[in-house]
Amino acid sequence: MYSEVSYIADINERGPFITTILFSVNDRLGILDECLTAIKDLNVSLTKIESRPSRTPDWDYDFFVDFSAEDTKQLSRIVTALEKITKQVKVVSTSTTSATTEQVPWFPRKKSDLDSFADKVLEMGEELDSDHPGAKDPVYRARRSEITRLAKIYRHGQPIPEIKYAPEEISTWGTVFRNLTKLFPTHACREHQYVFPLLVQNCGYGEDNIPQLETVSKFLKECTGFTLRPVMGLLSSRDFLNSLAFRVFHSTQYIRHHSKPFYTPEPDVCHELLGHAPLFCDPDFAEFSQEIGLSSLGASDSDIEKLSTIYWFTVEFGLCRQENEIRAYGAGLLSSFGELEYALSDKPQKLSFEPSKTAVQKYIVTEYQPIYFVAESFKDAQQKVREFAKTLNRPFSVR
Ligand code: HBI
Ligand code: NLE
Ligand code: FE
Repeated sequence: MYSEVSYIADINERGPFITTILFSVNDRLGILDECLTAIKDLNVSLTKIESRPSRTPDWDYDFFVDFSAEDTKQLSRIVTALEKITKQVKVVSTSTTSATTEQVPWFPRKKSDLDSFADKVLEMGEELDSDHPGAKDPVYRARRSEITRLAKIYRHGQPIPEIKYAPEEISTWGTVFRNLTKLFPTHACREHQYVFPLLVQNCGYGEDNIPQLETVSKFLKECTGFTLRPVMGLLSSRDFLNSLAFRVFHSTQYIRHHSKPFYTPEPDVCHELLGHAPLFCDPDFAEFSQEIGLSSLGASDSDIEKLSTIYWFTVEFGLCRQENEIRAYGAGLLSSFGELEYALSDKPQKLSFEPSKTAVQKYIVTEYQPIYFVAESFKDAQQKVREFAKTLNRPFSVR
């Protein structure tokens, strides 16, 4: 259902257009030469020509030719000229020139295209920053490489490899799990609280067990069509957001360093499974996330920057109003028992979520946030982001 994205170029009246036309001729000596001469006489140069036998029973031939037409008038003159000497002429496609289309950054069209992101991680995958709590722990580093290597060679369609977590890893998870589940009833949004027991029942969530991504991915797929795919570490914002258009969420599989269970600046398996996974089970939230993803396909660098800031202050660090209280729905809060408590205290600043303002707010990625944005509801945030997305300029639309 979500596996392919098509895009439609807006065709302007004025060219130049890269045009492909098809004409069919009855096979006789010199006919192709006549057709090409007709085109040449109109001062149009071809960029490509292909032929194939027609599907008609009359030994006809089809020719496909590409050329660049200056405007729609020139295009119709070519069609008229060819109609006089051929059996039929069809304009197969016309698009704005490569000068315009080259400005559209590449984007994935189907889920398997996401394979090309596998080894394009920015940081914190195999190599750890020197201030990372695990940087000087060789055992931790070796374990991280082992897990990230599996993500690097993972390809679309394969089952996500099972990780046999060591007792120390399960104990770190246990600490995170215990502390968070104490806070959820008073700090997490209603949607998170509704889904969490289902994950305990169906996916092996518990203090003594780190659930496998594969199990959770299958469960999410049944709920909302979202699937997980393993990733080595941080992807570029563009790659990361683009995959949401396909309801694919990139998840790390390694765990944070045991010395700092309450907060890590990077995503880890606690963050993905305790923070993100529960909300991707919610249909409204899943749709909201996918819409951000769709807006990011082929977007300009500055629009990607805005969309990733919106993503940051919603999906990662969003707060929302529920029954006269403020609750957390951002995964970065729902996976950090340190920041979750802080976010709902009166220490940070809380502003209302307004995409045009939120999109340009600066933020830090390695400490508790000084500012959060409060949404009225997922539906309301979605409506506002949808309106905002319409103001971004892209020379095409996607569906
Ligand atoms: N990559 N693997 C991964 N996980 C994230 O949560 C993530 C990312 N890259 C960028 C990013 N998040 C955000 O900071 C936004 O810019 C999209
Ligand atoms: N700070 C979060 C945590 O400790 O779980 C992770 C945030 C990832 C963006
Ligand atoms: Fe995240």
